[in-house]
Amino acid sequence: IKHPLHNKWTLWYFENDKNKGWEENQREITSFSTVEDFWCVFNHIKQASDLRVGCDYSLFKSGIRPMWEDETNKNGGRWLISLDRKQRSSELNAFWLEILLCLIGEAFDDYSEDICGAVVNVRAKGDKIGIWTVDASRSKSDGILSIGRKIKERLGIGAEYQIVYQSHRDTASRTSSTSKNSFTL
Ligand code: M7G
Repeated sequence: IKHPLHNKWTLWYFENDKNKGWEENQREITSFSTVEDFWCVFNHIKQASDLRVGCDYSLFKSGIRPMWEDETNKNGGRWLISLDRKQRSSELNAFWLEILLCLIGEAFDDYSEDICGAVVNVRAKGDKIGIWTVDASRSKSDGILSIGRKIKERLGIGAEYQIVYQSHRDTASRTSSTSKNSFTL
């Protein structure tokens, strides 16, 4: 018998086809709900560092689409880990795997319910990993900060390395290339 996960998860792949809209370029790849099926999927797909520039993977709880517009994401936000170009060959794959294990292993104690999913963006200007949570409002700061501290602990990153939390509403409405950061750790 396989080992069941607490949640069922869906893997999405984004490839930037300029002839199509952003949403259309998000493709649902597969879903799984056991430890064994997670590893089967993970071992079968390309590592993040081998994706073409402009592509993403997203892993979300099944039923939540990896976009701001989804009912579960629309009031939410993300913890953002920005990598520099050199880190594609060093940290990117290890960080992404660790984040996947945090998600499927429900590593965020009392706040695992607040997790929607995670995204890795492979970009020429520097790769990014985002951990999306359900509610970006100030009243939820205990949970947001607890999740952020756990991310840093699990990735083994210290005070010299900042991660920032941004609401999707701010990210979506940004006019400059920098959006407002609600929290920094
Ligand atoms: P990105 O791929 O998150 O990061 O956003 P990047 O700027 O490093 O490439 C690029 C663009 O994709 C955004 O400016 C939006 O036009 C679009 N986009 C990204 N996300 C996450 C969404 C989303 O959730 N919904 C919609 N409609 N567009 C999005």
